[in-house]
Amino acid sequence: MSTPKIEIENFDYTGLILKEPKEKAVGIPAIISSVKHMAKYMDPIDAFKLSLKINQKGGFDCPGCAWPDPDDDRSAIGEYCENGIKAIAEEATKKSLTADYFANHSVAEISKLSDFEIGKLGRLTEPMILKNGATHYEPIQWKDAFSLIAKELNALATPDDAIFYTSGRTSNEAAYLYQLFIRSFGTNNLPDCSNMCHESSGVGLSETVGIGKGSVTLNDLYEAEVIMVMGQNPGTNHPRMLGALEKCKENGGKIITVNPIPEAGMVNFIDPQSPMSILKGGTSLTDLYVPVRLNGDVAFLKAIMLILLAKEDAGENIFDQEFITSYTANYEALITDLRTYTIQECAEESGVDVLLIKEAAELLAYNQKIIICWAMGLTQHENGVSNIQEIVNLLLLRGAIGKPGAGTCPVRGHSNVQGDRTMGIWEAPKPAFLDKLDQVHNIKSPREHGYHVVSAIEAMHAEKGKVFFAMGGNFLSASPDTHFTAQALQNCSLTAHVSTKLNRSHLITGRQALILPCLGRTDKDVQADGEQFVSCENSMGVVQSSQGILTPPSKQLKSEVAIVSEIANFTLQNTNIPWLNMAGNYDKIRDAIEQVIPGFENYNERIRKPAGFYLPNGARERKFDTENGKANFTINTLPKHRLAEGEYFMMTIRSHDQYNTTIYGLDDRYRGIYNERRIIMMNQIDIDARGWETQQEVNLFSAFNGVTREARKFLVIPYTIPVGNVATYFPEANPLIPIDSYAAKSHTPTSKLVKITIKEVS
Ligand SMILES: Nc1nc2c(c(=O)[nH]1)N[C@H]1C(S)=C(S)[C@@H](COP(=O)(O)OP(=O)(O)OC[C@H]3O[C@@H](n4cnc5c(=O)[nH]c(N)nc54)[C@H](O)[C@@H]3O)O[C@H]1N2
Ligand SMILES: Nc1nc2c(c(=O)[nH]1)N[C@H]1C(S)=C(S)[C@@H](COP(=O)(O)OP(=O)(O)OC[C@H]3O[C@@H](n4cnc5c(=O)[nH]c(N)nc54)[C@H](O)[C@@H]3O)O[C@H]1N2
Ligand SMILES: [Mo]
Repeated sequence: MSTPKIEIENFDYTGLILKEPKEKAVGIPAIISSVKHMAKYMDPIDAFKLSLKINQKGGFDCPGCAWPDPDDDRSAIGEYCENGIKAIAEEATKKSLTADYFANHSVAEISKLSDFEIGKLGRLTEPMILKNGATHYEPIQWKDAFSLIAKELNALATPDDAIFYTSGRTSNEAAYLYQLFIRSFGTNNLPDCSNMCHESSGVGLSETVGIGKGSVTLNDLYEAEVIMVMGQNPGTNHPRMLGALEKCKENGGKIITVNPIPEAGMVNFIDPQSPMSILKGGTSLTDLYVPVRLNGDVAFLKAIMLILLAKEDAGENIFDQEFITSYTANYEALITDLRTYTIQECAEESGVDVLLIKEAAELLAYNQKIIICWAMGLTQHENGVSNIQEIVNLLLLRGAIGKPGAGTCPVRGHSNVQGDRTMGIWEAPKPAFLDKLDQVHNIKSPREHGYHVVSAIEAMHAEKGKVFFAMGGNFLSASPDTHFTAQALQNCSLTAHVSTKLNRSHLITGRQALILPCLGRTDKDVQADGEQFVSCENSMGVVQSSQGILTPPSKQLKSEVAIVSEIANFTLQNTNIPWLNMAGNYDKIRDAIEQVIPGFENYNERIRKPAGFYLPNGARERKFDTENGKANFTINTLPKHRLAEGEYFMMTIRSHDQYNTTIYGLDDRYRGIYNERRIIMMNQIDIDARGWETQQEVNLFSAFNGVTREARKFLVIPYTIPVGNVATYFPEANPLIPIDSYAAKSHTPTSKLVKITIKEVS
């Protein structure tokens, strides 16, 4: 494998400072931190205007995460959180990145900056092109950019040589128009960030309960008697979820946290929106902390089910037999399979003490309203789909789905990643969706499935994918196997990115590259028929409007909708779809969505209601839309992991100061790690065994299917993490994640389980 010549990693240390990990999350320090952040990067008047509008009815949808907003009672000062503020400040920054900067700095020079420094360059302001063989980006007129894209697309031997990526901030309206264009052009090559994120949840849930989304609402969380939070760090990634967990506790609920590391937010939480909570010093959220070993979740869940089965055998009515008989299939097979394992063996594989598992099992046996929440700690594994299906098994046994206070809660990442999928951003669309799309728009969509993220990278690497177009995101840095992905992108004839901010994907490019700067969530969007709003779907299937209020950083920016419509107009001959007309008034796009996608009846009317509307959700009503019409128990094998001497399992996680590949700052405040991202967290026992000290400098290696990958220069720090497990930050450690290591069925890269070896730098 050849390594690209352009630098793709910045190797300089920034000066590690270690402190004790925090036990408390949010509270006053979080308010101070967010105010400082806004003050540093934003115009004060803009900051004030925005703070009143975040996640308000009639305001804009915070571009941070997909956590839902309360249906009625919203905080007067905005449903904000520290990390939402950082996401907004990052977008609404007063700094602009102009053509001058590109004229004065070559791509090679900009590549030397760290991701943190690149992010601080400011908002992109005009379309730019990197011509074949050029060293610098230069300005290009919009119409010339569109015509170049059209020319490249139409020169392809087949539409399947083009790849169209989507990140999850894209609105429903832009996503719908985008997929309509791509399918009119003739391909289903629609990889998206979901492929690297909750795809395992989508696949796991669809097969078992007939819908790839969670079943609970916010009110269910308030009402639950037990919430088990698995593989998730909400204190950093979904801070507003902590408020919901606190409400659950106030109502007498119990919380079990299953995580290899004790994450701050789950231990003690102070709600910044509640003066009482600040005075009382907060709530300890977790009642039972289960320090599972990396990928020990199937084992842990099986151990729980075996304990419940023993109680059932002993004549206690633990399983909801009435629910099981009326609504499920495959129960006997599950029980027969469970009996082939022992509690002891499962406990050992999970790395958790049997007594602790028994405590968790008691809570799950004697409470009726159970919710299980999860995120990347469960999905980004080879057995990511099994992880989710084992959760479903447990919930089904207890009849804990489709009733108040109970159900599945995959906590989504990007603010509209769920909506994008609803709009048809999917490489494997259902025939019924395509039939309707074809009928309404009088097109002929291709039926063959397209590339997901992993197969898209492989295709470009093999020079089969030739034009790469991205609607948002940072494909290079977010994808696994950074050097392999870099080569893949460099093989393309054109890479084009619709973006708000510069990122590394603009620096590792095809032979020609385009930067197409767009409006962000917080910007005013004025089209032919006047000011427009867009809509987004949150983690719980609520569709709401979102309208920016700030003057965009440059007159040259276009909305994502406008960009798509112009590309379609330039590219497609004989198209009967009124692209530009639809882009002039987003109501027209919503009218089309209403005709094609179930659940959007009277879209334009209902989206104007203050709190939006709920999409239909079969699992919520015990209507399981599976092939047999039942909720299905599944049989999942018990993973058995063995490490040889000197091997470790590595997870790649987010720090408190980043949004995926956007690095807001260099601190991970809750974990006590300051001013450095090139670190590796290890158990003190593992550090001692190697005879190392804190801050030992090391290089990391992963060997998989005969290829060895490396990532150099990391500093060892001791951390509370199971022996044999280590943690690094995403995206610094992405070069170690093998392109061919992904989840069965969902193809999600195994970002939470990479076998590595560690060598000291002498
Ligand atoms: N501020 C901020 N907010 C964000 C994001 C961000 O980067 N910054 N990203 C957004 C996106 S796209 C997403 S998908 C979400 C991500 O939200 P999270 O999934 O919370 O993010 P990660 O940092 O990947 O954390 C994974 C958690 O799973 C645990 N874990 C890892 N492996 C295992 C395992 O095998 N078993 C168990 N039980 N636990 C495990 C880790 O210790 C960690 O606590 O957040 C969204 N919100
Ligand atoms: N090792 C490892 N890798 C991972 C993960 C992990 O946990 N570990 N997590 C995975 C997950 S869960 C995800 S979701 C992916 C994320 O993958 P992506 O979604 O591709 O990455 P982001 O970093 O969120 O994208 C940031 C860029 O989006 C652009 N942007 C921001 N707002 C807008 C907007 O409104 N419109 C447009 N057009 N552009 C915008 C900006 O230019 C910014 O630089 O990464 C995955 N990669
Ligand atoms: Mo994600």
